Amino acid sequence: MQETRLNNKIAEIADFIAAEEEFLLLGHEDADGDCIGSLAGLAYLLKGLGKNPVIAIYQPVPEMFQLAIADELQLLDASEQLPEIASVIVLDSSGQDRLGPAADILESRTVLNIDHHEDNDFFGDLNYVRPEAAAAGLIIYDLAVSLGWKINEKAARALALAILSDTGFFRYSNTDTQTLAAVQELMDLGADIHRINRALYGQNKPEAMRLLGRGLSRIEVCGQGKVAYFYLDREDYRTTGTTSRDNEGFVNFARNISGVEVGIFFSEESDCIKVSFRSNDYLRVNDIAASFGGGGHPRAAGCKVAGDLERVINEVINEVEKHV
Ligand SMILES: [Mn+2]
Repeated sequence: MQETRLNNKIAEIADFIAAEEEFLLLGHEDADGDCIGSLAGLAYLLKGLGKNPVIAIYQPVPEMFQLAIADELQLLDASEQLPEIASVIVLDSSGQDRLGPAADILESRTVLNIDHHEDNDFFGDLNYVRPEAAAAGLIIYDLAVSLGWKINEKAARALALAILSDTGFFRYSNTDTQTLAAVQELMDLGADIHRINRALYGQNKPEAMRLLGRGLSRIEVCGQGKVAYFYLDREDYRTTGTTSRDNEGFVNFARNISGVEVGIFFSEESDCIKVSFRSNDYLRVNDIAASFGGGGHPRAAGCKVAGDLERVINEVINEVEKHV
């Protein structure tokens, strides 16, 4: 039986932040819009408090999330040697294993873990985990409101990007009145959600669309019509001049087929098969992903599986068909 894990009180988080000047902010590998938006949003808020935040992430910030980033932010490559900053804040990451090699630095530092994954393992010295929050960005927004931190226009834009990204622009089941109210407030503070919409969904590269076309031409439906899946292999990426960074959102095309409960997308990477799951109404895809060593949210999850593409597809589909 799992021990009960308790969050720190907001006052303790406020004390932790008040006591330090410098903060190292870390996000997970393959940073998504919520990760980048909440890191950037928190960094602007900390700067507003006169603090000195430094953000470390792995890949360059994708074009679609660039609007969250202004020149004043200090961005480091998390795969390089990181500065000796004693206080670390980790966002949107269910466990240290999501942090890649940067996880190694945590032991010698004081770590505040802020997240919304229900499988978060409370790896921080301080923990603030709210699975009911649609996005890590929403937790940062709530903290700012609770603690009376001033949210400037840049922070508003970054936090709106985070929330809109993790709710699929209010289309996913995690959209609730809190997310709507927060984004309304962030719009009043200067976030332009039309611009965010264009950034997230209106910048498709032609080669990425050709890649998608190859995948969609292979859609298979099984499990009495409740499971839909497709794959992309290395040859697809090579032929279209793309990489797996160009497949953002593809899994939704499988999930959005009429009558389908779960959509699955397989991507052949250089060292593994990356599997993305999205479900509609009832299937807890985080549990299925966890049985293959991954994790995520009940309606959006993923895992990386070693092995041959065809074998991985068969194993995963067999497992999913047992649950629909
Ligand atoms: Mn998130």
